Amino acid sequence: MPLARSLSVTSLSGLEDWEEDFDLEDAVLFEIAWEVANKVGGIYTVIQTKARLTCEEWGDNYFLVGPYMESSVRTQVELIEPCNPALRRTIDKMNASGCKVYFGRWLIEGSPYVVLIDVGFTAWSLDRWKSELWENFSIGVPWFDREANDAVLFGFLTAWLLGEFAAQCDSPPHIVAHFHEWLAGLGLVLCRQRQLPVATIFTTHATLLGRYLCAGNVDFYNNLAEFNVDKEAGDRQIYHRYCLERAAARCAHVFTTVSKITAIEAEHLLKRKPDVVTPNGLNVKKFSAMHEFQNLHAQSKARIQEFIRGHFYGNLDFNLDKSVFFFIAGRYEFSNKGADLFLEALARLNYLLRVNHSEVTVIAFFIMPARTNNFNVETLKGQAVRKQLWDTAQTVKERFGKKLYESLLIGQLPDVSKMLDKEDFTIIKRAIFATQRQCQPPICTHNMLEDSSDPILTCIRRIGLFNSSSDRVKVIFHPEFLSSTSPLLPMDYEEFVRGCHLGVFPSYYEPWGYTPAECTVMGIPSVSTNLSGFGCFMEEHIADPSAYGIYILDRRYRGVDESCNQLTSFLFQFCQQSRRQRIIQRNRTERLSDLLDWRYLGRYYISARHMALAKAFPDTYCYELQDPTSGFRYPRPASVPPSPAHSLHSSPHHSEAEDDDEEERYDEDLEAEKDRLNIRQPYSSTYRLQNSL
Ligand code: G6P
Ligand code: 1S3
Repeated sequence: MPLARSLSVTSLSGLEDWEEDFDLEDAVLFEIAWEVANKVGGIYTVIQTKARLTCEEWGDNYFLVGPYMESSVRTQVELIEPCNPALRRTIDKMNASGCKVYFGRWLIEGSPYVVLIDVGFTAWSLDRWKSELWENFSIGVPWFDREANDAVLFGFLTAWLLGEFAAQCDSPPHIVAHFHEWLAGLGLVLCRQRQLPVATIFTTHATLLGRYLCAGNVDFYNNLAEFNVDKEAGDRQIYHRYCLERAAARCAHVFTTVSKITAIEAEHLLKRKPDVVTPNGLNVKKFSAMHEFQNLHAQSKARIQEFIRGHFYGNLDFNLDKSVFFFIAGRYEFSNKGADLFLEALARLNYLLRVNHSEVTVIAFFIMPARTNNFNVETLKGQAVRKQLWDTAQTVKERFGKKLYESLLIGQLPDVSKMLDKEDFTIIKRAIFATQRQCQPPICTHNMLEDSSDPILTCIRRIGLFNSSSDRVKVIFHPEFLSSTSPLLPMDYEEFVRGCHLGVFPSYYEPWGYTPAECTVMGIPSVSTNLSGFGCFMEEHIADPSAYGIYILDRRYRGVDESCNQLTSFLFQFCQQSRRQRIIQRNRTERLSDLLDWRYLGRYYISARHMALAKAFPDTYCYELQDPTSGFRYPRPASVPPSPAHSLHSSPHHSEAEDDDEEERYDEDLEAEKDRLNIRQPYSSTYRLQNSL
């Protein structure tokens, strides 16, 4: 009998130094998801950003498995011959039996291998597989649910792939198969039913019932234990999907979810407590110059300001230099993503800024895709007018320059009163007249197909935020994801985020929430909630999150009105910061990036895989989990007040130089602390995988 190899993880949430004296050379990892090389939502980001790190760990033994989508493959995947002989035989055999399976390299960081299965090509097997599903598991999938039909095809095909691969290996392999979300879950269930030699992991990124119940205005978190899950799923006609999801969660050797809050949800709705919480990370880009991200902020902000100049032409009666840009972005789930609360808080903020005679103007962007009929004329006209004014200024400047040049040539000081002549004034006046406008600057940049029933527009009509001159809060709804090729706001999402001042994500249902995490790594402060995975994670790891520009709204223990007041006060407080305070805060926010890097968070995935190996192959591996409670915590900035907003009031005698010294000392302390706790070490040096015998 082989020796049992012990995989010892000293702490799941801590950052103790783990050593490595074991490698996984004879193991193979398959990661299976509907969003492999197929962008649908957040899971794509997880898989895509994590690939580099997983490739570093598993090398040629790592394969992502997803659906074959021709349009994505054409732009993202290089099709090649399979490198692994057993996998080549597997794919050849499947293709000879009426399947269409492709192999390639996904052209993202890490260039992982991908196995892509054309589920449509095997649709002829659907009825047979659905009967099998009914006979063996009593799960009946209705014909009209296309997504569930795809899930059945994908599930049977991935189980076929894994079974065939195991059969084609020369010696008994150690296979780990990590399945994401219910759409991929059936493959896992079949692996277990067929008793394949596969260590299985199932990760849920959101539960089906959770998403449906929250969208229906249910008091979700206070009733988690009370729901009759079968009835609720049946009432919403998702019982079959729910059964697939629950079966995968229950059958997996290791069950994981992306946050503690979703772990509680899963325990009640899927009836299994996750074994490991696997938070989502990002690939953090480090600049060689420390404050490069601040420069990028200034550059992107200037581009947003240009757009604003066009959008508000004729009504540009506010000081752009004293304007701050807030934004919300994501899937258009009005209340789940907290757009309702944000709008209500903006109305209250508008009132507060007005009564306090604030000079600050807030521009709030809503970037949420809805059904539209392209950009509207008024919005496009705004940018055209701005361009025309720019061209006019250039023409007059040229004429002016020419006259100045002429007078310099003859050695005379120019006669300033003659530098602009009648023609120049005519050009200028014509340009100014062109900026006259009979209507308010538009709220929405596009023609909405469901204008009268659209939730954001309906709410704006009720609260009366119409971009009038007296409003200190202006709203712009851009119902389409951003793109650098847009004729209106030619910026991609990353550039846009960098140019804003605050991301506002007051979600009610958010298992993780990539949007505030992305803000953080770009050094942009954000608002999230204690109902979002990200918010809870930051609360756990940072002593004073708001000091770092991480505002966490309480939506768990407060009523809607109270939460709205809290959000209003966060926003109002933010508006009171000086430029310098905002810069300090951005520096602090950016310092948190290490915490969200896959180099740190990847270890939770490693831990899940090792746990699964030990459960599936107990004769070969054993796993020891010690004290999972201790964790890294960013200390409160020691020498400076909790929030930069308070520094003016609480430390009136502080000079800017003193503040800077304190901030610098704090920087050094924090960096030393990160080094001590090994937060930046790659995963390979964080494991102790020891031979126990
Ligand atoms: C960055 C730039 C500064 C600029 C500032 C504007 O920090 O490096 O040069 O003044 O952004 O900050 P604000 O918060 O006013 O957009
Ligand atoms: C889900 O995507 P969503 O936006 O529908 O999965 C994401 C990745 O784990 C997660 O960040 C998000 O909160 C979930 O909701």
